[in-house]
Amino acid sequence: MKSKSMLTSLFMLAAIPLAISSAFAAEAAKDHKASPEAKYLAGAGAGAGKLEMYQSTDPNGPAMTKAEFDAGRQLYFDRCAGCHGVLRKGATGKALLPGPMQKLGTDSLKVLIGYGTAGGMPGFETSNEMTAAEVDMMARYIQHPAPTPPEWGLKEMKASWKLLVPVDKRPTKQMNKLNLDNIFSVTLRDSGELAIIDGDSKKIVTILKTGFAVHITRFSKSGRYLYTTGRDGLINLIDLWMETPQTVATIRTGSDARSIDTSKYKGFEDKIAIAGSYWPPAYVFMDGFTLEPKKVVSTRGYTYDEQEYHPEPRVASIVSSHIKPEFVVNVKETGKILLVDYSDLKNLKTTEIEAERFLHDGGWDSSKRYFMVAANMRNTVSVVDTKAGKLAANVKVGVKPHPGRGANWNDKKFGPVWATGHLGDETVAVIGTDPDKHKANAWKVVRSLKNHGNGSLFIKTHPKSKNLWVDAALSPETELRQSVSVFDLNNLDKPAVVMNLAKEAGIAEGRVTHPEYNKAGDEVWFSVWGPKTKESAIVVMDDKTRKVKTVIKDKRLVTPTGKFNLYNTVQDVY
Ligand code: DHE
Repeated sequence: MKSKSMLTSLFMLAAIPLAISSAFAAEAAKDHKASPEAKYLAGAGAGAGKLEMYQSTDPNGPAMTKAEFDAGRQLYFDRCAGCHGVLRKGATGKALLPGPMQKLGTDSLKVLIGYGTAGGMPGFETSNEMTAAEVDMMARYIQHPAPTPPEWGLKEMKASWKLLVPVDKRPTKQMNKLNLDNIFSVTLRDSGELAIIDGDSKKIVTILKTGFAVHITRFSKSGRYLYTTGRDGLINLIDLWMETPQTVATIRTGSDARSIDTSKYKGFEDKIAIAGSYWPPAYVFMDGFTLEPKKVVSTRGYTYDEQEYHPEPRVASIVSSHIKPEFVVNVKETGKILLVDYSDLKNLKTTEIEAERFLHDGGWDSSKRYFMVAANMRNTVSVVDTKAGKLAANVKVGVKPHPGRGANWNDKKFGPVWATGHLGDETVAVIGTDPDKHKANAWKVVRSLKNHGNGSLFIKTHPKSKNLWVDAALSPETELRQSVSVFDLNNLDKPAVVMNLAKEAGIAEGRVTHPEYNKAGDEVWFSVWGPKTKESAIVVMDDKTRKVKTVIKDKRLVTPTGKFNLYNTVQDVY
């Protein structure tokens, strides 16, 4: 067998790097360990792996039994599709088509999959993500044509739709005593559940079953309904007015999904829900009160720049405008931002904006006119002016920006700004957002702050706070991923104070992530995201004193990640 280093060079010469390139991930490949960032991009897998699909009988591919092929398919969807795409035609990672894979052959592929590549793909065997037998299976699997998961149109959606409690059977007033504005919906990622926590008492109100590896929560404008999507495309609609909040409708909108939101514009409050899917690449409008699907729109098409057809342009973040009856739909692989007018679904008007490829997550500026979205593999934040319906700017930032929804404040020197941390470096980019009164600073990086580590996922402040909190949850170093930086917004020339919140919570294994404020803006909540079988917690910090106020521990809090305060999420306060 050829030597490992020879094979790696051969692979690179063949120009088929298997995954994203990044200095950070390359580092990881060097020491043959999976970087947390590479694992994050590979994701938790989705529902597509579980669906019945065509099995290849390509005579040029190596032999596989049906059982092996099916297991390979599941493993591929769980570990590889996040980067290489469901169809293996390339997404953030490169294409893995049967021809070139057959040329490399099983032995070479086993080394590459097992040990990783300098291009940034983790070593799946060295990091114990796959056994030797699984690596062998995957090496053979990718030499066969990629099976295509089924399409999922209105008919399939309708068949999956369950209206558990019709509107006329629901309460006509709030039946519990919860201060709904201050509840937190907490993603319990690996148990496929969410916890509703009362922000005032810090008590768990209820735990509800959701989709697989549930991803985000959004709320209806009135604050009555909670929407969540699992990675498997299962959406839950939860009525917060019930004595104990309860799921009143569910639907499968696809087999791989990440985003959901609802109409916020005057006159349309709560009425229309929208969900975006990775597979099939599409978004769907639903009745906001029942989840009845109304209209599906495909995002397949041409990349904005090279105008090359892409079969799988995934829907990343979706946000709901406060100033127009519009959803902002961000299409990852084609780099297009769609402003979709929902006021007339029969005669749908969409403004298609050329932005940048690999759009991911983002949030509004403080005026809620501009939407700022990270094109993370292009080290860019794209800014769309939703009032004018135009791209305002593509701002070059650090390595792989990852803002969550970002953070807004009125900077003493530069006026209104919005900030993002980065996956691939230690900086926080602060961008001027006020072209009217601070034109010289608009859409420029006016400050670059130093975070305590790279691998930052989320950043947050609040209009009533003088603090900016930043995590480094995917840092390869334990101390750093368990810590957060807190900057003083009144003195940003001063270095951040760094504190290890996992230690404060008494948790040895776990990463600290996703700051989220309470409604009053005087507490900030962090997840201490432990392994599935070990303890996790939520740490509530007193924002003023920067001291721990409460640690919420409960054996039901399995792998808490995102937390969504109702008021701040509805009003887009961050
Ligand atoms: Fe997320 C938001 C996609 C992995 C926690 N994540 C988003 C959004 C997208 C996305 C498109 C924006 C949704 C919106 O605003 O409408 N996330 C992906 C992926 O494709 C990726 C990289 C791999 C995967 O297969 O899923 C991925 N995400 C993760 C995680 O591993 C995280 C850290 C833990 C978890 O719970 O799974 C994670 N993502 C989050 C959170 C948000 C999010 C908490 C919402 C942030 C907010 O404050 O709004």
